[in-house]
Amino acid sequence: MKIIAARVIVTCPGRNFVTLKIETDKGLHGLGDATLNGRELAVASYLTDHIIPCLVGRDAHQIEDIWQFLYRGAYWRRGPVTMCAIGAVDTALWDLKAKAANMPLYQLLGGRSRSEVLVYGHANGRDIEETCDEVARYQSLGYRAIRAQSGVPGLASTYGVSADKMYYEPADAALPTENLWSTPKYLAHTPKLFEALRVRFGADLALLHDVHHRLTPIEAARLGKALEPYALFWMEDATPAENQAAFRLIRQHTVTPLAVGEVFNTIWDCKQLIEEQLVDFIRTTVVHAGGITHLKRIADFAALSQVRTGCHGATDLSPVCMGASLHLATAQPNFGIQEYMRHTPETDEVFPHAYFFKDGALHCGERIGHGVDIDEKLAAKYPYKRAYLPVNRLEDGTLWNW
Ligand code: EZ4
Ligand code: CO
Repeated sequence: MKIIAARVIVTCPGRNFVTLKIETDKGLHGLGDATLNGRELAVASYLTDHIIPCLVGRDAHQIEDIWQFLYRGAYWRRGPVTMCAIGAVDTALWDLKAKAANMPLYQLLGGRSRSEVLVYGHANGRDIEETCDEVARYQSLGYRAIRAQSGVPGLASTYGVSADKMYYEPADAALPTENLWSTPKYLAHTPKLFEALRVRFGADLALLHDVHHRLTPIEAARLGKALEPYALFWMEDATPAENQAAFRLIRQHTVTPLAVGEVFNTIWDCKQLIEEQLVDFIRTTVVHAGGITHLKRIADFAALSQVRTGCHGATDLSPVCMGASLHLATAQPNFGIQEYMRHTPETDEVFPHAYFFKDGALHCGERIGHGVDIDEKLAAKYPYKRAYLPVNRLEDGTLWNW
């Protein structure tokens, strides 16, 4: 099956998405997500200017060889732009192989290991009461696992809290919005949120929380300890993880389960975290970590340390990424949970897909390939719109982690 053409489709049905479409001489096409939030056009150029010329004429079945060619062959290894581009190619090739085999992708990844893919939704509110009400609403929608984020008294805004509750979209402006952050205010408030949630919802509901890289290791250790009575499913991105050894300190102090890795792009970013069992869930995704091939390599390596997957699934990961992720989750023995922030109806229309939500879980569906397509005519009606994630400053002006 020869690759005869490939092109990049950029569309903004409410938010920007970059999609790679690969066409073959068998009349089949494959799709891969290449969206890097806030840096979209860098990946589009990497694909169009540097990768596509190398793809045309190759055998689309040689997924591993093409992966190695793009990774080793670039000389410059790793990094989010490179790995997103490689991820898009890899996802499109797996889509093609499964279509050529006339099978849903999960069959090629080892077949079905579970009947459904447990997801968690995002509840958020301006204060504790509003957040509790949102958690109740998510429960009524069928969710069995819910992430809770609340506004912090004394802070005008914070990560994870939005006016439009169903569609939180942090990349909200043509230039980065500046937010103010106070760790003491956050640390004083957050245990109260989870105390209130346990009082109202009891012990059974799976509750998650995203710290979004804002604490130092010792502060993260303190929060993890303070949250222990409320038995979280996980505490996410407690501290930045460029220094993987930082998690040793958190681990020494708390049994609150830890999740990390949505910004990672290769197995090297999590090697020590996994080997030393410093985390419980690895959040790396199909799009940002080199596609199905590399994410499966990370997940299999994680299984050795009883680390489970908990893939990132925010709105900036396109339906193409979600479809691919759900097929891997259906087959992977050490799947843990999948994040699920619904896309807007406009996005769902541009990307018709076989996956569906039922009773707090997603199902990848039985369509051949990864089951996600793109309506190019419709996509063309939504031109690219520059958008950035916010930045964070401490109250004295110091630039901090957003
Ligand atoms: O901030 O996807 O767990 N989810 C998250 C997301 C990320 C965005 C960044 O592009 O942390 O909301
Ligand atoms: Co996160």
